[in-house]
Order: sequence, then C-alpha cells, then structure tokens
Amino acid sequence: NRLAAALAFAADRDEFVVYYQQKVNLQTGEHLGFEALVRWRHPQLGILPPGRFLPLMEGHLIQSMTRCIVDIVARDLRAWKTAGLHVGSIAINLPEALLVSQDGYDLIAAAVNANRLDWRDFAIEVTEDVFLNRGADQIAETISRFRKQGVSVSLDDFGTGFASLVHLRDFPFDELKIDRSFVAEIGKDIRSEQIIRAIIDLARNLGKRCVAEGIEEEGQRDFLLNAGCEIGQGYLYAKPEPAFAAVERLARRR
Ligand code: G
Ligand code: G
Ligand code: NA
Repeated sequence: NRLAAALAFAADRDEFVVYYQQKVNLQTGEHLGFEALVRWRHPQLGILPPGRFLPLMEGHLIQSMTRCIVDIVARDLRAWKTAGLHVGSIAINLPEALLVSQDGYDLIAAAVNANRLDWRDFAIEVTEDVFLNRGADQIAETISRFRKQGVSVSLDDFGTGFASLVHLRDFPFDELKIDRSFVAEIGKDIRSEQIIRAIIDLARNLGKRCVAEGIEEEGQRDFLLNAGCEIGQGYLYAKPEPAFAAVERLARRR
C-alpha cells in the first residue's frame, strides 16, 4: 500500500502537523486549554486526518510521530508564552508504547527543559485500552510520575473501550472524557443520556473532572451543564485548527 509506504518517511520529512482544539468552561465559555491533534500533510493528497493513517502505523512509527508532535507543541508553547499569550495546558495523546517504557516521560521532560517550559504546560490523554496492556502496572507508574510533576492525566474516549470499574478505582488520573459518540445521541436516545448522567456522577463521586467531547449543538451543551459536566470541546466552540488560527482565537478574546 503506497500510503503506508509514504508514512514510513513522514516523520523524517516533517510532514506531521499539529492542529489545536480548544477546551472550554461550558458555563462561561472561558478558554481552558487545547488538545493537540495530529494531521499528516501528504505531498500529493494534502492534509489527512488521523483516521486515514493511524490504523496503518506500527508501534515504532507511532513513537516517531509522537516525538514530532511533542517537538512542535513545545516550540509553539514557547512562542506563545514569549508573546504573553495564556494558552493554558496543551493535551498530548500519548500512545501506550510510550507509557509502558519511560520514553513518554523522558520525551516530555526533554521538551520542557529544552524550551524552558513548565511541566504544567502539558497534559496527557490516554485511552482506556491501556488497561488491556500486559504492562498496565508500568503504565500506571509512568502516569503517577507525570502527576507528581503536576501534569493532568485524562482518560479518553471513556465508555467505548475496555475500562472496568476496577481500573477506575486503581488507576491514577485526573479527568474523564466522555466519548463523542454518546454526546451525539443527546436529544435522540434516552439510554445514551442516562449513561452520560451516570458517567458524570461517577466522575464527580471519584473526585475527577469530567470533559465532554464532540459538542456540536447548544442543546447538547445545555444537557451536559444540567447534568453537571463543566468542561467541553466540540465544533460548537472550535474545530481543531492550525496554530495561527488557534492563537488568533485567543487574541480576539482578550
Ligand atoms: O482528528 P480526528 O477526529 O480524526 O482524530 C481521530 C482519532 O485520532 C482521535 O480520537 C485520537 O484518538 C487520534 N489522534 C488524534 N491525534 C492524535 C495524536 O496526536 N496521537 C495519537 N496517538 N492519536 C491521535
Ligand atoms: O478521541 P479524541 O478526543 O482524540 O478525538 C478528537 C477528535 O474528534 C478530533 O480529531 C476532532 O477532529 C474530532 N472532533 C472534535 N470535535 C468534534 C465535534 O464537535 N464533532 C465531531 N463529529 N468530531 C469532533
Ligand atoms: Na484525545
């Protein structure tokens, strides 16, 4: 497959780009931070979303892609802080291969040091599938190291994968992200709505923040606020966008 073959060179050719999607306080609309989302600028096909290329990637390619992403985010953060912009923390989606070893921690540590950043400029998101990894204990340990540095850890796509309640009990994290497939059913499917309410209550009772993703409509936001979810992201607020557009958005709000 030609796409897969070209992907092997994408990191070396600096073809990965980072889009930023805003996270907001649902009550006030206040900016809280960004999630970094990878895109591949293919020389012929243009900007490709992760759904087109992540499934084609082996572990080592995902690792080199993540290195590129962290480098780009760290440089953007440095430039934004130098310009006096308050961007909040930027969430990196860290694949499990970088969590089973110390590589993910070392990668962020190097980015912090090289660019004179604070650990708290970063947040990390992990999918609940990490619990299936045979090295789950090691992953929990890496995550604890991040949290000791003040880095917030989100459990992503919650409700679609393999997290069990035991994991929620034992795994160290700060934030639960409700998968956008649930949010899309608000106003349409009563069972999805009840599951969302249950997730929000679960997060609150465990002392975790709750974040809803994929909010596209005011009705969805109103439901979430009413159910007690205070943080969200989605097209209603901002699409994932290139760095220049993300900072323009911030500058407009000042
Ligand atoms: O942007 P899009 O909706 O196409 O993203 C689809 C999925 O790709 C996301 O749910 C996310 O899990 C994954 N993804 C996006 N950006 C990154 C990234 O930088 N690293 C990793 N590992 N996964 C990402
Ligand atoms: O699973 P993860 O949080 O990584 O997914 C983020 C992805 O979801 C982004 O890559 C983005 O393209 C997509 N996304 C973000 N907001 C919305 C939204 O409001 N609606 C839809 N359909 N997709 C969204
Ligand atoms: Na994510």
